[in-house]
Amino acid sequence: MNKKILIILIVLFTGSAIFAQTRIIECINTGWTFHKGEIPFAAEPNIDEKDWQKINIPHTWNVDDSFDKRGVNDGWDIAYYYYRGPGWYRKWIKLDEADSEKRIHIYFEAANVVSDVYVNGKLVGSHIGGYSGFQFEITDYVKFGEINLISVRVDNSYHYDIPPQRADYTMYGGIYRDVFLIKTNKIFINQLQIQTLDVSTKSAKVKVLTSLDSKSISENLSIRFTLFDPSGNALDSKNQKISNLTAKQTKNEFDFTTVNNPNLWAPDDPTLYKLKAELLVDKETVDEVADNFGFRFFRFDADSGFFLNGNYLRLKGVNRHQDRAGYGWALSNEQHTEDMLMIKSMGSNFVRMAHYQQDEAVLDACDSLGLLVWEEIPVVTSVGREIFKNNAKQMLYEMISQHYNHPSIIVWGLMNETERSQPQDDLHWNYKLCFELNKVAKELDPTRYTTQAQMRDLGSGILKITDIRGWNRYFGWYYDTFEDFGKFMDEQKALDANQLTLISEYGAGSKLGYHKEIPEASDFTEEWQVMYHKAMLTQLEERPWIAGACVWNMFDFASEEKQGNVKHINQKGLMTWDRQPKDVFYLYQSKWTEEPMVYIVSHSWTERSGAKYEWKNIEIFSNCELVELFLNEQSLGVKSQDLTWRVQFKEGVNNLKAVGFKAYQSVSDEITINYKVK
Ligand code: GCB
Repeated sequence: MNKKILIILIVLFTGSAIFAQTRIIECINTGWTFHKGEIPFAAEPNIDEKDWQKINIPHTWNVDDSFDKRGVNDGWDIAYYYYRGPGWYRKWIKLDEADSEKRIHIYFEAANVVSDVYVNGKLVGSHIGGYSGFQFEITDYVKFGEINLISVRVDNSYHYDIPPQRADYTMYGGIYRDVFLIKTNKIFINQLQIQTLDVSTKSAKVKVLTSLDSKSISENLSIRFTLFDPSGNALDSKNQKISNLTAKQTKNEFDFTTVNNPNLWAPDDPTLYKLKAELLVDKETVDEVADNFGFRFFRFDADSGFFLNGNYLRLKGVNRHQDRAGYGWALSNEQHTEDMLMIKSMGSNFVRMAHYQQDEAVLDACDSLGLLVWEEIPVVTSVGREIFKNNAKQMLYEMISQHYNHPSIIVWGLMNETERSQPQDDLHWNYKLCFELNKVAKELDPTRYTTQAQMRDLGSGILKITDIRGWNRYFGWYYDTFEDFGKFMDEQKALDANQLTLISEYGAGSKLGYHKEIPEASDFTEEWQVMYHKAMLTQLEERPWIAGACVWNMFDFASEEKQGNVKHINQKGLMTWDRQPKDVFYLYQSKWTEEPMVYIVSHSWTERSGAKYEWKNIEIFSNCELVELFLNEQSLGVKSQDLTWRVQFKEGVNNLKAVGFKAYQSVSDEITINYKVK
């Protein structure tokens, strides 16, 4: 749920008198009907809905598609084998006579890809793009004191002019994020942007940008800003006069206040402040919005990486796609938050929201858990021409204006792997697009860095446009050897010593429970995946000028074209599609967390076989100072490094127990191995 909305709902349910006069926000996720495909007169009130499916939002129509019509990988064609086309949604809403004093709006957190919104059969507006929020005023379309019909046509068809044209992930169709009905007064606050300037450990300035939306000329207008500290105490409050409102939309900038000795926001102490804005006409409050924000300062350095609040911080990152087994993209806010908690629990401090703007709940979780964020727009794989460019710019505008206040965000991403072996003309458009997007990002938000993720440099100069270069490289998975990663990165550094560098993607696939004693290259065993990540972690550590890296991917995700040993799934997750950790998850946890942990490799390989008395290697992932391994209650010795033991299992049931010791604490892990003598 949108944070501003949540805050206002809390005010409503705690019974504030002010609220009744300001805005009312109602989540209208329940009680919709749905029809997959085109249907005549679907927006008209007088049609028979009895064959329509009863659904609640979040919803997608692709959860049950099998993707299986095509047996082999056809590569990058534009023929999709899951349903990509229109779907219709309808919902009836009662508006009271008393609401006629209000302005009525409908807000969609996202619907993929193109949405046409109708009220009582009339088209109110359309929105292009599957990942940003959009709002329409419907006051002139509704009847007060009556039941009104909202109908929405959503279409996830391929479209050359709409990013992304093609990408390695399933583009679920539908209204897959929350929907709200918002009732405001004739004048209301449209936007609240909180800027933190000149932030240091000693002080920080708060500047506020607001935009007001008014139906009529208003006099005696003012905005009261109140700043709350992390414990909820009001720190400062000021009334700012607004010169008489003459236009429908009025933007204002206010130098609000200076905070001394601010509590800085950081991954291990994600302190949030709150700013409330009340709009007053003749001293009467007519609207109220509030948002969280944080004080922090950061910089990237070409030689020594990333610094947050003056301190070096290695960016330990993962990428995140927004789908889950059984749900597609239609996740609840709790599920989004759960994902961020899993990322945090692995010790990560950085998330790349690939390849698109994500749910408000995701960003809220990153703010409050202390996860730094790279967020991007869905320009993936290929680019179009003028109309495509304008759509991409609009998406960038929406992402930055909707997510500006989140302190977790440090980098805006503009494109992913668009520098391919295209014809010259495409490269030219690619360059032009990147250049213009970068300009838009800098105008809207000069406080954050811009970046792009590319797999190669074809010499077009595109990599020099953004502040940071992000590299997507899969050495030892798709091509070459693990060690070629380091060589490639050193070559890049030698070509341009001043580049700011992030690794936007690296990864290897596996299937949970698929194991081999002697793995082979890219065989989808958990062993090969672990070997790959160990090699990458070492090479990354050796290069402090790489500010950080993001594993591709935190979770397995649906991708129609992928054909590993789990069909239609991109298996590079550290966790499965239904969020079960693979061995490699614990490898990262042992490297990235402080809290003592110990994990016996592997919990998903407990049915084992071999010759009688055959020696097997058992590895432990742990961040402890000492680890002791027991087989059937017999100690096999204590180790402080190279945590691999040679073990001989007896036929039948064997108990393995590992105990780790760290700073006077001990932790343990246990598994049962069923051993068959061959
Ligand atoms: C990439 C893409 C990403 C793919 C990934 C892969 O470079 O940016 O969308 O899913 O490779 O797994 O091949």
